[in-house]
Amino acid sequence: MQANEIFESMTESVLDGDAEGAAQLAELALKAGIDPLVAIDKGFLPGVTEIGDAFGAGVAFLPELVMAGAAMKEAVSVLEPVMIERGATREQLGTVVLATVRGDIHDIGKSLVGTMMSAHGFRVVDVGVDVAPDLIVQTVRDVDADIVGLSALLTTTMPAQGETIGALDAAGLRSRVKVMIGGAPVTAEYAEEVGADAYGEDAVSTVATARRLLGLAGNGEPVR
Ligand code: B12
Repeated sequence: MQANEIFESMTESVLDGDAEGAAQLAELALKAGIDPLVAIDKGFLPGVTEIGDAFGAGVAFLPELVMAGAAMKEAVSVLEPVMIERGATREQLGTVVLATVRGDIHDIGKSLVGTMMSAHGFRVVDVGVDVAPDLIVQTVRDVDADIVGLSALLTTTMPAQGETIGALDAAGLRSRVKVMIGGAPVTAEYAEEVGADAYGEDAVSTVATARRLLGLAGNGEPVR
């Protein structure tokens, strides 16, 4: 199979909610020497984007969204160890606490950000989904985090990013930790509005942004 055919089949597997097929295609891509991130971007992401748009337009329904999400997750779990291995490094650039904010259970994007950050030398503490501000504050304190990354995929949960920043402030931690926010509906303007230090558009640019926030040299290329 040519790379383009693999990408098309990947998109189809997500649209069909075929988790097993998605995982097999992820393995096939690795064997064919396709970069895991390229497989995600060109193969699987177009599938979730299409189903998300169809859901938004009322022509796809929740079970399809659930199955597409599960297929994407399965594929990412095959690609993830390779992404981490490729960026493998002993150097510790800093500790990042990641969470999807209260009320929101979307975790694919946040986990991808975590994978890329681990691969590039950050210690990642992923607190999970639907995380209340207090737990994020507590974790930042417990692990002495340098950066907090907050994900929100719903317009209704974006305000919880701002609330979490407020909770960090109230706990006296805001000046000690940098805050990055992201998620499909989030913008750089919104990040500024709620007092975040940066907005991360995707997992790759987030690494470079995190380095910049910590005053580290380099452009986010894997450290070897
Ligand atoms: C898969 C999916 C689901 C799955 C999630 C599975 C999972 N384990 O995550 C399930 C089925 C559970 C789900 C549920 C719901 N969903 Co949903 N879902 C999606 C879908 C199709 C894809 C999301 C995704 O994984 N994208 C792929 C990842 C890789 O991209 P990403 O998340 O954007 O992340 C990238 C960047 O944004 C960024 N990023 C993300 N997080 C962070 C964090 C930081 C710190 C940084 C720096 C960067 C960053 O980097 C990531 C990697 O490049 C989107 C559509 C879409 N186009 O976004 C709808 C979508 C987000 N869902 C939507 C809705 C409405 C819901 C439900 C409310 C449906 C319902 N009626 O129950 C529930 C909400 C449940 C809840 N309380 O959270 C709407 C939101 C609309 C809105 N205006 O708010 C969308 C946009 C679909 C639509 N068009 O209507 N969903």
